[in-house]
Amino acid sequence: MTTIDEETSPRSRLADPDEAISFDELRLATRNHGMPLEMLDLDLTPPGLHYVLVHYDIPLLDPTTWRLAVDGHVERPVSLDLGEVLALPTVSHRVTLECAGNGRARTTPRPISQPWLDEAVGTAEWAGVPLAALLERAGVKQGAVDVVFTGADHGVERGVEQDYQRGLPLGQALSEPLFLAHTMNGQPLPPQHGAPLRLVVPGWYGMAHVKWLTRITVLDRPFDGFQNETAYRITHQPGEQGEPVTCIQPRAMLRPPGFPDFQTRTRVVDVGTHRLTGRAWSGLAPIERVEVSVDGGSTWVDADLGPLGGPYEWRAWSWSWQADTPGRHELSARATDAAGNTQPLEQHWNRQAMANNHVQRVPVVVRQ
Ligand SMILES: Nc1nc2c(c(=O)[nH]1)N[C@H]1C(S)=C(S)[C@@H](COP(=O)(O)O)O[C@H]1N2
Ligand SMILES: [Mo]
Repeated sequence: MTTIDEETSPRSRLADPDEAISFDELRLATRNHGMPLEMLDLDLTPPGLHYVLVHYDIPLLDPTTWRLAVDGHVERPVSLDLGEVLALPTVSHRVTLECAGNGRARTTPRPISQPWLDEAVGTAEWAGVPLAALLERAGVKQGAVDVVFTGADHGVERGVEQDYQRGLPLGQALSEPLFLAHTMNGQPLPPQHGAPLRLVVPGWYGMAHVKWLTRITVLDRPFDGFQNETAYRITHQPGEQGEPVTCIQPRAMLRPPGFPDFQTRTRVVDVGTHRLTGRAWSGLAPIERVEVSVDGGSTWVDADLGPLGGPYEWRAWSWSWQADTPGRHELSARATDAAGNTQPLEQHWNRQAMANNHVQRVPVVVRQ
């Protein structure tokens, strides 16, 4: 077997201080698109406008031959076809999904990876089968430790060839909110979102929600795969073990007001009153407060919160901006959740720019 060299699959690297976005990053950015921020107007993001993140290629799985295996440290290994999965009792939840790398391109120094700005987020109504019911059917044996979810996609990352795989501790895999989704906003999953079946881990950053699921394996030892042990970690030094990336940190997002310039996307509004709107979410606790700043983060005022919806979906907010002063302004919003977590004004830097929830900044020109 020929090994995959470093030119083909480079190691992780931080950009040099003045290094521009490269073709490699641009290629990732065109494959993995964000949600257009005007979709913050909608409770549910239409599939196709929901953000997409795919590490390797989108596998086109044949629903007539696809099967899901539940195996490993279990009493009765299970193998189901799609009809059998669809026939199982179903749960449905509105879940806000955000990529752990959201905001990465704005961090300094920036790690070379998918260069997200602000829009790696979306909310869908996902429906599917509770994971605990399937694990009970397979009969998890004494001594089980972790549960591994394997996708049908295959690639190489920093020299490590792999199927996309993520592990979860058994206790969490058995917890109530986790489910295997076959339906998104009332339709079968589209190819880019994991057809025919994906894991949904409400409240967690995107990487845990394994798409194109083919296998669920119970282990009697901790899982040490690449996406858990190397990729999704908060580290500050090369080679450091660091902490795993888990739940979504609070974030508020502003629907950019007025109309945009084509190239810079700077907003233009007329002098007068503008109802600013947006959404806020946290995987840690319900959203309790959203504040808005119209002066680049110097002063903050409380926004009005919309109703608290389901436990895993974003919450709407709004605030009336008296835009009396012509000229350039910078709008921001920041969220605080019921556990007291709030958004930092400046970045919390880490080597892979994970779980970065610094505030969004929207340049607006007020015209007479
Ligand atoms: N099999 C598989 N599952 C995956 C991924 C992947 O590349 N392969 N990407 C993960 C990451 S990093 C994110 S952010 C979410 C994105 O889900 P979405 O594209 O449906 O928004 O899927 C996760 N599940
Ligand atoms: Mo992600």
